Parts: sequence; C-alpha cells; structure tokens
Amino acid sequence: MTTKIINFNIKGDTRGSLIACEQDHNIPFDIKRVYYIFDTKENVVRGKHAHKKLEQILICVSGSCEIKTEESGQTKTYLLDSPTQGLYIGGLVWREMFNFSKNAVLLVLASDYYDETDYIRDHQNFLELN
Ligand code: T46
Repeated sequence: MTTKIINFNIKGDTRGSLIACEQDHNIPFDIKRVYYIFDTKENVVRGKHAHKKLEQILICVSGSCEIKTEESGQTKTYLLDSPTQGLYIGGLVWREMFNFSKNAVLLVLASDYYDETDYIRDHQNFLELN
C-alpha cells in the first residue's frame, strides 16, 4: 500500500499549536521541495496523474479538500480537513484533488525537484504500468 495517513504530534501550549515536519523523523523521505496550492476554484479537479518515483506528503493546512487515489485497481478517497494529518503518496498512484473549500491551502512536501518526465498524465498508460 503506498498511501497512508500520518498523524502529526502537536506541540501545543496555552498560546496555540505548532507542528514540526522533520525528514527521517515524521517524514519518511528527504525533503527536496515544498509547494502549496491555494485559491483553487470551485468544482475544479487537480492532479489527474501519477508519478513514477516521487514520494509526497499532502497536508491541508487550512480549509479542506478531498484526494482520490487509485492503485492496483483499488480507489480510496481521503478527506483532508486538519493540519494535524498528512497523506503520504508514494510510487505509482493515480491522484485527483477536488472539493477544495474556499480557504483551502494544500501544502505538499516532495522527495525530489520538479521533473515533468516523472509524471504519468495519461490514465491508460498508468493502467498499463500499474
Ligand atoms: C501532485 C499534486 C498533489 C512547477 O513549476 N513546479 C512545481 O513544483 C509544481 C508542483 C508545479 N509546477 C508547475 C507545472 C504547471 O505549470 O505548476 C503548474 C501546475 O502544476 P500541476 O498542473 O502539475 O498541478 P496539480 O495541482 O495538478 O498537481 C500538483 C503536482 O504537480 C503533483 O506532483 O502530485 O499537486
């Protein structure tokens, strides 16, 4: 299985909450890139691709969104609505992100730099490799 929810430890005190993401501690890969997705319009579906090698953790640090994953003929839908949870996606997994709330900010930690050659954007091609 190459998708799983990671629950982060909260460093909370009377002032509020803080979560630290640390490579090799609560993040199971070296973090080479961080990006975030925000201001996604209503009814938009993002993603619609798989990666050959990239590992990522998706954290909805504000608002909510849903992630549909597909691998080995199985689909799962995850609701990300808390900054205390991350969705790990590794390997050959088709992913679609949808139902973004107005204030949604999806933070992504990635194991490698941006590389278009690592993307599989054709679903039929993905099914043949999966
Ligand atoms: C993924 C999901 C969760 C860059 O120039 N650098 C980057 O690091 C990224 C991620 C994208 N871009 C460019 C490429 C496109 O021109 O930004 C534009 C939007 O990227 P894309 O259409 O791939 O975005 P999403 O939201 O469909 O997918 C992204 C990631 O690309 C992908 O790896 O797994 O978020």
